[in-house]
Amino acid sequence: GSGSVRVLVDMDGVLADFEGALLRKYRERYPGEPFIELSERRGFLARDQYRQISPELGPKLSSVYESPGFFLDLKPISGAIEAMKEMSNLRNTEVFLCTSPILQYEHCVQEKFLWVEKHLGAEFVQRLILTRDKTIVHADLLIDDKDSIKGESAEGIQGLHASVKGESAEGIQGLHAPVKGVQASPSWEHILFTCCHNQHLQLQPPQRRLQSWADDWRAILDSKRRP
Ligand code: T3P
Repeated sequence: GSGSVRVLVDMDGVLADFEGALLRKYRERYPGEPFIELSERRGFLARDQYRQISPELGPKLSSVYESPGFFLDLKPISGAIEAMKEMSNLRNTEVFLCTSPILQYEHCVQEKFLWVEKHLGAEFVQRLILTRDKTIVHADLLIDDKDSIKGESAEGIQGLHASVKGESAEGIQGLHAPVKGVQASPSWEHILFTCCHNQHLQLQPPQRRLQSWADDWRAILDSKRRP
């Protein structure tokens, strides 16, 4: 109705600390290998940056997030759980979680559902959307740490072919031209949630950021409400 706003909230990098767990578990599993401090991360896909150090680091890194328990064990990002509960209790506010499973989906998909139930409760499981293409989901806002959602995505069709052939699913990224979501002009405004890999990016106006959950997310929601 009038004044109502529908918000999509991403999981990895926004609600769940993917990058922190990835670095910690990678260093535990490969103690002798080089690693990238979070302050030195650049680009959405950690694997691409590791591969630039040395090609064999790509599959080593992806073995960490493809392991059972990785997605379930992710720690909530500071303030995220409280913000989600508060947001969903606001009048005229529809909150959904919108997340893309990795192409090696066996553990990831189930564990994302379990994570939501564990940290947010069963009500939020009813609001969980899993899709590889967020551009076809209709909403006013998408809060996401990925810097290239509307435009060129590093993930896509080519990766799917790779997984069918049994290669590590995310491994093909960067070897092919990027692909876009099918909806060229999505209904939502993308709010970039600040994460280690995107903090240095200069946004094109009028693109907006949410620096953290301590930042004023209520004002961003209010900016989408009709008077
Ligand atoms: P989300 O849509 O919740 O941000 O790519 C599929 C998911 O895994 C997606 O979840 C993002 C996350 N992911 C990363 O954050 N970094 C990576 O390097 C990879 C491969 C995946």
